[in-house]
Amino acid sequence: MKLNLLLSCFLLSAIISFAAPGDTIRVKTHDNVFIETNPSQGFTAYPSWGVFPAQGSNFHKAWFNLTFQCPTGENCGEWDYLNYIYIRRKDGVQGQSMDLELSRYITPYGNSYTSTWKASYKLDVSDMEALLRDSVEIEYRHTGYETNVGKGWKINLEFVFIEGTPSRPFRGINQLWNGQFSYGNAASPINEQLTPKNIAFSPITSSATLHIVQTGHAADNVQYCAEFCPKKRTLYRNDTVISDKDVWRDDCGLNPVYPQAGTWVYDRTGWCPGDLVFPDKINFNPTPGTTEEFKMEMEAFTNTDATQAPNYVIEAYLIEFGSPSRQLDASIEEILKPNTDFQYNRMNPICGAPQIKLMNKGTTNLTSVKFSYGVKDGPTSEYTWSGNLAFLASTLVDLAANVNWITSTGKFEVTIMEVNGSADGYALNNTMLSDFIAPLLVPETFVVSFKSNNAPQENAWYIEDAAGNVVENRSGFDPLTVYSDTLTLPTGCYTFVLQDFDKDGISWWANNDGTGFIRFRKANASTNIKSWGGDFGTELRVNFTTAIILGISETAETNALEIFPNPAQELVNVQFSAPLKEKGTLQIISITGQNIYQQELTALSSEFVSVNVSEIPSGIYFLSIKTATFSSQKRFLIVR
Ligand SMILES: [Ca+2]
Ligand SMILES: [Ca+2]
Ligand SMILES: [Ca+2]
Repeated sequence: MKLNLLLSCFLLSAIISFAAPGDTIRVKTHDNVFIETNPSQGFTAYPSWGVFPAQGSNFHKAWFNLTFQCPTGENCGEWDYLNYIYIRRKDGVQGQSMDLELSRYITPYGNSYTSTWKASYKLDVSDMEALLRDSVEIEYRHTGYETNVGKGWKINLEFVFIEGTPSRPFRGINQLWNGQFSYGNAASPINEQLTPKNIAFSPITSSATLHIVQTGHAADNVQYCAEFCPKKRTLYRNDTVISDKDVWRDDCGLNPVYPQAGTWVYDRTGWCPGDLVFPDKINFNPTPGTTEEFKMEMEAFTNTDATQAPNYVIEAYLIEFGSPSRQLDASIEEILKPNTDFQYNRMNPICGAPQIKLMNKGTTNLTSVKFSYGVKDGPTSEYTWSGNLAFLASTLVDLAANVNWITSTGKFEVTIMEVNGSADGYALNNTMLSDFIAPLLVPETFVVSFKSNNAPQENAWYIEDAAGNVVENRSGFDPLTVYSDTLTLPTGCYTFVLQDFDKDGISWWANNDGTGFIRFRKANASTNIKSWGGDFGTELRVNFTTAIILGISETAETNALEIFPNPAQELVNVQFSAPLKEKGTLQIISITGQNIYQQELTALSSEFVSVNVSEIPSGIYFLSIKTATFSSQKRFLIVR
C-alpha cells in the first residue's frame, strides 16, 4: 500500500518534471457523479480531492469542462437551481476552508430530457489556476428542494492546464463581497450591507482584476426584482468609477440548452437557466504596496411584496498579479466556428466564415494580426484583422469565408502568423484546433415552408450568402398561415435565420401565441428536407450549402454522369452514360459558390471529358453540367 503510494507519487512527479511548454495536463475531480437535492437542507455538497500539478508548475491557460446528463435509470432534475464549484481546502484534510467560488451554474428545466441528452460547458479559469496546485478539495454544490427520488443529474468536472508562462504571475486573491445580500429591504438597504473594502496591495503587485459574479433571485409583484429586473451596479476604486452597468443577461433565448421544460426564454438578472454564470472582469494597474478602497453600489429599489425576499448572490474577488510577462502577444483564446462543442451549437455547423476569439496578452496594443487557417494539413487561407486591443482586451474575429473544406468532418486549424507587422512574442497561444462537421446540404431549388402562429408580427426570416448579403427574406405574416416560398439559390454557402422579436419562438408552452412550424421542403414534392422544433427562443439559425442534387428532367436519368478518380489529384474525368444531345456548360464550383472553372461542351461528341485540375487547390467542389434541358451536379474532392 505504502509502496504503491510512493510509486504513484514518483510517477506523478516524473510526469510533471517532464512536462514541456505547450503540454496539456488534465485533472478530473468529478467522474460521473450523481447529484441530487436534499430537500430538508436545501443543498447537497459533493466534495472531491483532486491531485493538481505540483507547486512551482506554470501554465499560460487553464479551463474546466463541465458536463450535465440525466442519471442512469433516473429523470433529469426539473428546476433551475443554483450550482457552485468551490475551491474548498488546500494543504490536506486539516487545511482551512477557503470558501472560494470558482464558478456558478444554473441547472436547466430538465423534465423532458431523455437518457441521450447531454450538455457540456467550458470556462476559462486562467486568472485563478495558480490556486490549483498539489492536493485541492473541489466541492460541487447542488442546491434546491425538488424531490430526490428518481430525479437528479450526472456530472463530470475536469480541469485542463496548458504548460507555459502565464501572461501575469499570480500574487494573491482577496475576497470583497461574498454571500447572499437582500435587495429592497428598507430596514437593511443593500448599499449598507455592501461595506467598502480596503485592500493592501502586495509590494510585488502591479496588475489586478476585480472578478465579480452576481445573480438575482426571487421576484416581487411590481418590478419582479431581483430575478427579472435589470438594475445598475456601480463599482468604485478610490471613489473613481471603474464599472457601471446593469446586472442583466439579455441572451437567455439564445441558450444552447433548448428547448427546456420551463420558462427558459426569459432574460434574467445575470443568469439563464441551463447555463454557466459568466463573471465580469475589470482590469487595472494598482501602485505596488499601496492600500486602495473598493466600493459597490446597487441602484435604489424598495420591495413592497411581503411574500418575496429579493436577493443577490454575489462573489467578488480582487486578484493580484505581478508585471505582465510579455510585450507583444496575441492569443487565440477560442474557436467559436467551426466547433462541434455543445456550447456553440446555435452557430454551428458552418460552411462560411470561421470565427475566433482574439485576446491581447501583452502590454503593447494589438493593431493588426495576420491569421492562416484551413482544414488541418490541407490548403490554407490568410486573413488580417485590424483594430486596437489593449492588454487583456478581447474581440471576436470573423475570418474570411474562403476555407476549402476538403472533408465533411475533420479538424480546423488557425494560426497567428504576424502581429503588428512583426513576429509574435509568444508562440504557445498562436495555434488552435477545433472539430467540424459539414452543414445541411439542400438542392439549389427548394421550399422554405413557414407557418405563423397567433403572434406573426414577432417573426421574419432572411437568407444570407457567404459574403453576408441578404439574398431572400420574408416578413409581414398573417396569423396561422402557411407561407411556402420556392427559392433557387446557386450552389454555395448560406445562412437561414428565422427571427423572433419576442424571443419566445413559434411554439412555446408558456404563452398563448399558438403553434407554427418551420421546414425546408423539396420542390414539387411534399417531402421535408428538414424540419425544426418551434421552441427555439430568440432565433433559429441554420447554415447550409446548396447544390443541384437531383436531375430536373427525364434526360437526367439517361445522362447520369460519373466522376473519377474521386478524390482527384491532377485530372478529373467525367463520363456520361450517353452523348449529350445539345451543347452545354461544364463548371467546377467551390463549396462557397465561386465558379472556379468553366468549359463549353459541344453536342453529341461529348461522352467523356477530362479536366485538368492541377491548378485548383485541394477542397470540396461541385462538378456541374448544364444544357438547355438537362442539369446534373456531383460533389467531388481534390486532395494532394
Ligand atoms: Ca502569442
Ligand atoms: Ca410572444
Ligand atoms: Ca414568438
